Parts: sequence; C-alpha cells; structure tokens
Amino acid sequence: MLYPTTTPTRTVLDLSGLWKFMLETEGALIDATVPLPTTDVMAVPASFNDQSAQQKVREHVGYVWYETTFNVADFLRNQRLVLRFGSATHEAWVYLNGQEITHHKGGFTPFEVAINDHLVAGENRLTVKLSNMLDFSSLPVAHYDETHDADGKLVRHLDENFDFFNYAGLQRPVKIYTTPQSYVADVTVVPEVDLAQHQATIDTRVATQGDVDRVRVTLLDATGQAVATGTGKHTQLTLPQVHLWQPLHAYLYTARVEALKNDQVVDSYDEPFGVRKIEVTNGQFLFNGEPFYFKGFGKHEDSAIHGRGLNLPANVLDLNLMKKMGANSFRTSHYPYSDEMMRLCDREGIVVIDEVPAVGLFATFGFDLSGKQDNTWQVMRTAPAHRQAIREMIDRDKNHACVVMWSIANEAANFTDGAYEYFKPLFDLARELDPQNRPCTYTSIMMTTAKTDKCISLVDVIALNRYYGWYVDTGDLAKAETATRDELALYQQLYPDKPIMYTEYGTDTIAGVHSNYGEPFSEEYQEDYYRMTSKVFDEFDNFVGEQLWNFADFQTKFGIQRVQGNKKGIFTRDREPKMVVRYLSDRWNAIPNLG
Ligand code: BDP
Repeated sequence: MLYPTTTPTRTVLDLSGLWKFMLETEGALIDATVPLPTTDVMAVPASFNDQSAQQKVREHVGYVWYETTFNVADFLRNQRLVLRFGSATHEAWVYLNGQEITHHKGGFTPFEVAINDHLVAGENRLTVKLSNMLDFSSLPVAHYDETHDADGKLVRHLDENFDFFNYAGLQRPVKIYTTPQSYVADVTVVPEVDLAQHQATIDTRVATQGDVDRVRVTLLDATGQAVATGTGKHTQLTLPQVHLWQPLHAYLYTARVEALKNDQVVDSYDEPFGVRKIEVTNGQFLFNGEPFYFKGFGKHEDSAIHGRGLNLPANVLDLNLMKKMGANSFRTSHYPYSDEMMRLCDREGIVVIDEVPAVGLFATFGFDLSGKQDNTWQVMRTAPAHRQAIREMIDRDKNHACVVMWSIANEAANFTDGAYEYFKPLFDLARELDPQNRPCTYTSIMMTTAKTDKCISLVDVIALNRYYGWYVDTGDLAKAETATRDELALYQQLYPDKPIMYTEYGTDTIAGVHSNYGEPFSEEYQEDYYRMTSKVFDEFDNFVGEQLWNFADFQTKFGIQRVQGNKKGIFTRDREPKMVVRYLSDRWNAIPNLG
C-alpha cells in the first residue's frame, strides 16, 4: 500500500483536527444517518483516552463514535478520491453521509476506500464507529467478558494480556488523497547488491489500474539526479557506484514511477528506497557484508496526552536521543508503528525490527516460571487475525530500508504443545510475502528456555526477553549474572549457527529514587544492572545485539507492580534521562555499528 503524497498528478487532503466524539452507551444506539448528537470534541490524530478528563471516557470499554465534515474542491471531483486511515484502533465501521462504506479490524495498520460514489455536493459527513474491544480472536489478546449491574445494564470487562495501556481511537492521520482514474496502485522495490562491484540491481514491480499502456521507472539519487531509467511493469535497473544505506548513515534513492498512456504521463508516484544487503549466516547478522551489532531499544508509541497517537516531535526527539547515545536500532514493540515513524527511520538510518501486534498469546497473563504446559494453543483463536496482521504489515512496510527483520510475535507460549503448529504457517507466510526475504524472529519469554522452546527452528535470530535481576533473582545481581551467562552459554552451545540477541531486559526505576545500597527501583540499581548485563554480553561471540526495555516510561493498565505505568524506561515518559543514560551512551558510542 502506497503512502499518500502529493505528486504532479496527486494531492492529499488532511482531515486532522477536531472531530466530534461520543461514547456509545448501552440502550442509546447511535444512528449514523443523522449528525452525531454531541458537541464534544477530540483531536485527531491521538488516542481519545487522555483528552477527556473523565474516568468513564478514559476507561471506556466498548464503542465510541467520531465525526467530521469536509468539502472537496470541485476541480478535484473528477479524480479518484481515496479515504485513508493510518490506523483505527481496534475495529472501525466507516460511514460517509450516513452510509457504511468500509469496515476494518486490526488497530495498527492502514486501510483505505474509494469514496467518489458516496460523495455529495457541498459538505460531506464522515462518521466512524470504533471498538476498543479485544479478545482471544484479536491481536493483541485480552480476556473479555460481560456482566450486568444491579439495574440489569451490560458491563463490559477487558483484561489485557499485555503490559501497555489499551489506548484507542483515531491515533494516526486520516487523509483523502487523489489519483487520476488510471493510476499506479503499488510499487515493490527490491535492491540486489553486489558488494564486491559496488553496484546494485534495482528490481521494481509496478501494479497499475485503468488505461495504462506503459510504465516508466526512473531512479533518482539523493540530490534528485536521474541515474537510471527503464520501462516496463517489471524493470531491473543497474546502479553503478551505488551509495549504500548504512546504519546511522542513510542514503535514500527515489524510484519515480510513471504510468503512461500514449506517451503522456497519467500518474506519477515517488517511492523512496535504500540499497542494503541483509544476511544471517554463521551466527552473525550481516549488514552490507559486515557483522552488525544492534544497540537500542524496545519502545512504545506512548506520550503524555497523545497516548498512542502520532506525535511527530516525540518521534524526532526519540531518534535524536538514540543517535546521541550511539544507539542504532529499535523494535516496534508490540505493533507496527506509524507510516511517519517508518519513513523517519529510513531517513535517519535507524534500523528497525518490525513487529506485528501478536502480544498476549498466552492462556494466562503473568510470570509462571515453573514451565508447566498450558492450553494456550487450544484456546487461542488468533490465527486469522495473525495472518492478516502479517499481510498488512509486510504490504505496508516491504520497501522500507530501515526494516531488517520481522518479529512474528512477542512472548508467546512457545514452550507448550501446539506452538510449532501455530507458528510454522505464519513464518512460512511472512517469508512468502516479503519480496526482500528479510530474516524473521519472535521474542521469547523467560518461561521458554533453550531446551523447551518448540519454535527455535523457525527463527533466523534468537531474540530473548530476559529479566534476571528483576522478576527473577530480584535485587541479586550476582545470581542474575550467573543465570544470564549460563543461559546464553546454553543457547550458544545448542544453536551455534544462530545469532542471539536480547530484545528486552531492564528494571523498573523511579526517576529521582536513589539508594546507597543499590536497591531495586533506584537509579543506582538500574545502572548496576546494565553494567552487569553488558559484561556478560561481551563474553559471547554469537551475541549480535542489545535492545533494552524500555526507551521511556510508558502507561499501562493498573497493577500492583505499576506506578502510573511501567517505569523501565531509561528516559522518563517526558524524555528526561535517568542516571543510566550516561553509562549506556559511553558504552554504545564505543561499540561500532559494523565490524
Ligand atoms: C515483557 C513484555 C513487555 C513488558 C515487560 C515488563 O514483553 O511488554 O512491558 O515484560 O514486564 O514481558 O516490563
């Protein structure tokens, strides 16, 4: 799916701004054929939860409604007009002038619908009904049930199987974009690099719709100079003396794709791309032929007031803080991030592990290290949603240079019977869909060990989420060090050809809490913990990266282990550094990205 941009043949209308908003309460069903009966407003894009100052809105489980009105200039009405939602969390029914025009489930990927046939002259009314409900058939996964209060009123309960606040709403931009009636529908760019010759072949496949008799592809360098051109829906163009996209040294080319009819350009679209080669071999993660070391974070799309809503200044600051620290990467834990963040990472040379919202694939949520089997794979009904999420993520992100690996799940019950049978078709699907054949992984929870994990054969890189010194051996860094070392040694011994990385490790740390005794929750403990883990990591040859948990403190559901959220950030929620940032900056700035 193409990101909407303005080109010589296209334009974009942004519907961001203030929309009407209301909760749907039981017994007061809302009729989309008349204007929404409210004067309350919500800013879009943003989560609705933290904008209302009302507990019943913030914690609402069920349906909410949004509405806006817009006009389309007369001179655009002969164009194909497409309404595109960057996301709608988690399920949306979209009405234009009272008529349902599309429905989408899955809260973290875009969807779109052509609207020409539904437009009226003058003002148009766009209404969206959203559900923030989740269950054992959705991603993410939550326990859902219904009860009735004393008056017989339905009460919905959602108990998230995951550790982040269930923010919802129109969290990403809503846009209308135009294309001509004959248009470029999709572009797939696959760079094949010959590192020895410093050249690349750029394989471009273009899908078109309508009356198009030829496709022209022109490759532009970063200064906008044309460096290669060819025609055909499938072209292979050579870039001699290619500029590689390297970690923290991005170089972006543009594939200018033109659909032609009788030698006239009918549609034109610019797709940015980077040229780089990713290989996993002999226990190494190779980036352009050199061993790459991941330094960085698990993150969240999470900031004050916006909730999970697009916050461009926060995105820019986050990447700048990463670069300042010598970090080079993050994982989109635990869902695909906005188009805007992915495009920014392409520009900034930040390396991304792209994760589907497959979090909470556990019959029970919580830490039980006894390793006993549970019935997760008998009770989960997530496979269709999981396939759809993989499809939509790869469809959206396939051309991004920043994406170097797909994460097919975070912390599933991979040690219980049925896990392999569940995951095997999903890994096959991801590998079949990705035109760039990127490596695939999942992040493994502590209950899954080197000996009990039933799915390791599926992954290219072993990605571990580990909390020795926090949930296990709490406060005892000597024991945690031994456990960390012993486990990595076992993985390396059993899987000598697979690179291993940590995709989560950390300690809750309340900014400003200090301790002469290095106690848990203090900034001293967090620093001591990271010094300990670093020491152990450096002992292992197959160890290809450290992505700590978490970049910043973030909001979660209530819980006795959560003080206004998860405090494992090395930055506070408003991006002030905790003490450990200096230590990690020194460490990471001294570790080369490559080599
Ligand atoms: C892991 C999860 C992550 C949590 C983290 C924690 O992957 O979402 O926030 O632990 O407990 O289990 O801090």
